Amino acid sequence: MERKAIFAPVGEASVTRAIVSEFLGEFLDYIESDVIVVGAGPSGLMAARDMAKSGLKTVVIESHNYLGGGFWAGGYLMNKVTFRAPTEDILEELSIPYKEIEPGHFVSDSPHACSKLIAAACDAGAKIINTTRVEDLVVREDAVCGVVMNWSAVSYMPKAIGCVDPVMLQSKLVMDATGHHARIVGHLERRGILTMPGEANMWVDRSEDGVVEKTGFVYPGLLVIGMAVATVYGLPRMGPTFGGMLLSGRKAARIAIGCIKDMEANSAETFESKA
Ligand code: 48H
Repeated sequence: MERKAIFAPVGEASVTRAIVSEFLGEFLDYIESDVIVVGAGPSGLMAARDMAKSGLKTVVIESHNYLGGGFWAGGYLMNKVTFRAPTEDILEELSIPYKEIEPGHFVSDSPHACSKLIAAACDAGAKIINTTRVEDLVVREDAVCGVVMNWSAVSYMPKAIGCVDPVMLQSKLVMDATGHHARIVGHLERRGILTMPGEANMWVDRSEDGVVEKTGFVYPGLLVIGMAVATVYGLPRMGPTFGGMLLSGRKAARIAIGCIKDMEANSAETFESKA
């Protein structure tokens, strides 16, 4: 009896060709972009979503295979995340279900909240490059204008065979959204350009306001956002409450959108004055 197939007839070569050609085509397109966000935790994803939604060409680079950073795990390996008002506006906007447990204090399932945020960033058009680690910055005329990156797997290879040179992506702006370690600002610190005091002890009430207030440029072309802000400015940590991360991402996106508009207006002016 003739076997009736359920799926369309597609061969092995077609599967490989689809993956390689799609990946490389998009990769080539994103070698130059408006903004590179390093780190796909809550702050980076929120910023990427808002920037992509406003039309900026946005790339997110994440060293892990999975996206979401500390947003999956909640606190104490219990998969719930909390938020303080006024973050419920963002939860509503992203259709993240939540429960008010006391006035101004909300709780959500972290897998649900995190997957909604990832989907929102992708739906808005942010391009994700995962399993890739940013290991340095491109700096020209005292301004950051790109990143140096390599497959994360290279850093796990034995030294004898792990000598693989990185590649570079260019962008108008870069965001350090790498969390507690502020890895990207760290590349300026190790060259003596600035010093980071490191995050201070836990103080929920103080920390999130401080992180949002200080979110912004730390060096020309480089913004610091999310938990990295606490490390760069010596602000207290806040534990597993995430409103500050989402509002920091949103603020960074607003700054980047304004800044790139100004850059475009200036270059149009220069072009007109030359014409
Ligand atoms: C590519 C990299 C690199 C690199 C790191 O830690 P995250 O979740 O960061 P935030 O700031 O969005 O959120 C912080 C929050 O999760 C948290 O830890 C809180 C609120 N803590 C409070 C407290 O008191 O403890 O995500 C950062 C992401 C991760 O996914 C890393 O893998 C990634 O950045 N990353 N990606 N190149 N060099 N370094």
